Amino acid sequence: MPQRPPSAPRVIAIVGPYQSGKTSLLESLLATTGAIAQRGSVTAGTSLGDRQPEARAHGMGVALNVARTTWLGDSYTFLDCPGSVEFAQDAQDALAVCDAAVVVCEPAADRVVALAPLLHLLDERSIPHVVFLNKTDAATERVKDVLEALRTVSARPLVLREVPIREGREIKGFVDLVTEQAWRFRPGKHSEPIEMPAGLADEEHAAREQLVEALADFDDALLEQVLEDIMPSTDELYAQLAQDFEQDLVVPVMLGSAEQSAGVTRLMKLLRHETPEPQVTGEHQGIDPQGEGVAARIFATEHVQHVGKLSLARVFRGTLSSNLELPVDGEPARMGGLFRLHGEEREKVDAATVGEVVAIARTDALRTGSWLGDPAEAAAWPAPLEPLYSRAVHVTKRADEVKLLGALQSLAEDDPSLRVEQNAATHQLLIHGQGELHLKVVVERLADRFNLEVETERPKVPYTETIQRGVDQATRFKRQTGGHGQFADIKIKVRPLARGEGYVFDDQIVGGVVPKRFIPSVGAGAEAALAQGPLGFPVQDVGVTLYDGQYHAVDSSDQAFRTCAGMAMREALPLCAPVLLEPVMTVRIAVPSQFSAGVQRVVPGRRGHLLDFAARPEWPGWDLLTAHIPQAEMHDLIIDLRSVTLGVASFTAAFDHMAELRDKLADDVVEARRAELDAAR
Ligand SMILES: Nc1nc2c(ncn2[C@@H]2O[C@H](COP(=O)(O)OP(=O)(O)O)[C@@H](O)[C@H]2O)c(=O)[nH]1
Ligand SMILES: [Mg+2]
Repeated sequence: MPQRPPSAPRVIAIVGPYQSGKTSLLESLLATTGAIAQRGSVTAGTSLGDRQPEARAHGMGVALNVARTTWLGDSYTFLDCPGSVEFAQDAQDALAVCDAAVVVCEPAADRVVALAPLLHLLDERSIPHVVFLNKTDAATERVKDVLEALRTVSARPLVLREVPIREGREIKGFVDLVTEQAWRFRPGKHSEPIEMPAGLADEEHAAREQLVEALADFDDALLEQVLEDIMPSTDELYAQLAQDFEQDLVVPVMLGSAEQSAGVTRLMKLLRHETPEPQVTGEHQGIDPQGEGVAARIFATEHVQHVGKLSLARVFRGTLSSNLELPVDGEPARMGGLFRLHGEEREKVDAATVGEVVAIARTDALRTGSWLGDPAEAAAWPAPLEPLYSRAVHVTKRADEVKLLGALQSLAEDDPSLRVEQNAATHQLLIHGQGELHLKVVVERLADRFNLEVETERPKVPYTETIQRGVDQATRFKRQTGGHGQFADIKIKVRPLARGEGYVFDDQIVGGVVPKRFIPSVGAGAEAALAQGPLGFPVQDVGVTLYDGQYHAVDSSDQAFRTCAGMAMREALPLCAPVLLEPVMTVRIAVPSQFSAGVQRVVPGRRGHLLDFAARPEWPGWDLLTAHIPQAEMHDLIIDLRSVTLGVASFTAAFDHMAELRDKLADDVVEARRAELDAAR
C-alpha cells in the first residue's frame, strides 16, 4: 500500500435490517482499531452501542449509536443506525451526511429482500456502500446463493471482494481477490495469513476475473487489458476499486463475523482506502470545498439527562466553534457548547473542523435537518418518510393539556418522521409515525422528557351523514316573554344534493312574506343545524329552499328566524332517510413482487378493492397496488402488510371520497356515537 497523508475525519454509517449485527460490528470495529480495550457483547449488554436506557428497554437500538476511533492516523466516526423499519428516518438522515455506508446483511438468501429499500435509497443518492455479509460463523447457505439474491435487489453491480474458505459447512477464512492472499479467521484475534487452499484456486481465479470484468465496465483502459487477457496489477485494481466505490458504481461485498471480529480488519482497510474524503462528499451535495465560511448539517437530535438537547452536526467546510453566530436555515443563531460523542461519553471541545461530527448543546434554533451556513448553498434535505400509523393522544391530567401540543411539536422537530395534527373533524390530537413501536417510543419520551403522562387510542374516523330524500317542512317559532316576544314562521324544502356539493341555500320568497333582511338568518340557522345530524355526525350535501313564511312587525328578528330554521331542520332531517358516510382512501401499496399475492388478500379483508396492479416505476422486482380502502380499516394496515412482506412493504394514502355505510357496520358506528354523546351530556 502506498503511504499517504492522514485524511480528514470520515463518517461511516452502519445500516441494515434489525438483528443483522450492526451494533456487534461497531463493537468489533472499535476493538479492532483499539478504541475500546475489549470487545463487549450486545447480548450481555456490555457493548458500547445500545447502552441508552431506551435501547435497553426495547432490546434494540431505537436511536443512533455514535462512536469514534482512530486507526493508522486517520479518524472515523461510526453511526450505527437502528435497523427497525420504524426508525428508518434515523438511518436516512445519517446516510445523508456520511461518506460511506456499511450494509450489514445476514447470510440468508430469503431474507435479503429486507435490504431492498435501503439499497434502493443508497443507489438513488449514489452513496458509496459496501455489503458486509455477517455471521459467517453461523452461515449455512452458500455465499454464491446469497450474492445472487442480493443482485436482485441492487441496481449497482455487486462485486465479491473475497471468496470464503470452507471446512465442511463452516467458513474458516477467505481469499482476498485483489491480493490473492488467503486468511484464516481466529476468533477474537487478527486473522492469520495462510497458503491458498489447493482446491480453491479455480474458484478464486473465476471470482477474480468476474471482479475485474465488473470494473472494466467503467474503465476503457481496464477493458482493453481484459480483452487482451492481461491481468491488471494489484495497484491498478485498488485504484480502480477506490474510484468506482467513491462514485457508487460498484458495490463491494465482504465476509465476516461481527461477533468474532472476523473479516473486520479487512473491512476497515477497505474503508480507509476507498471512502471518499468529506470534501468530496460535500461537493457531491453541492458544497464548494474552496468556499467561504462554515457549512454543516444537523442530522440527528438527542436529549440527554442533565445535559439537555444535543444537535448532531457534520461539518463539511470551515470550523465550527462554540459561541459562534451562524445562519441556521437562513436565520442567525448562536451555537452552544460543543461535545464529541463516543457512546454515552461526551468530551467538551472548543471547535470542530472539516469532516468531524460534533454535538451542539442546548441550541434552540437547531432541529434535525437544519443547515448551518450560507442558505444559498444548502442542498435539499431528503423529504421525511410518509406516515404509516397513527394514534390519538390525550393527557391523563387535565392540567397538562396545554403542555402536550408543545411537547409533541418539539419531538417532531427532532424526528422528521413524526407528525402532529390537531384534527378539525374529530377534535383529536393525532400523532402520525412509522409504526406501533415508533409511537410507543414517542409516548415514553413525553413521560421521560416532559413529565407528561398520556394515553393513546385508535384515531376516530371522521364519519359524516347525508340524506336520501327530500321533505317539505313548515315550522313556526313563537315565544312570549314579558315585554316583546319572538316570532318567525318558515316553510322550507329540504333535498339531497350530489356527493361533494356541500350545503346550498336558495331563497324563493315572493312578495316579502319574509323580509329580505331576515333571509340570510334562515340560511345560517339551517346550516348550523347540519353540524350534528340525526345520526350524530355532520350532515353534508343538503339543499334548503325557503319558499314561504310569515313575520311579525315587532317580534321578528334575525335571532328568531335563525332559531326557527334550526328547529325546522331538526324536525326535517330525520324524515329524509339519513344515511352514514365514511371516508374512503386511495392507497398505493409498494411491495416486492413475491409478496403481491399475499398483499392482494389483505385488501378485500379490509373492505377494500383493488383498482390497479402495475410494476413499481424504477423499482425492478416490485409491484405497486392501488386500492380503495375505507379509512376505518386503515389504522393497522401497515402491521398486516409488514407481516406478509418481511417488513418491507409501505404505502401512501390520500382521501378519495365519502361512501355510504349501511347495515350492521353503520348501526355499530351510530350506536357508539350515541353513547359518546350521552356520556358528554
Ligand atoms: N453467530 C453470530 N451472531 C451474531 C453475529 N453478529 C451479531 N450476532 C448476533 O445477532 C444478534 C443481533 O446483533 P446486533 O448487533 O444487536 O444487531 P443489530 O440489530 O443489527 O444491531 C445478537 O444476538 C448478536 O449476538 C455474528 O457475526 N455471528
Ligand atoms: Mg443495533
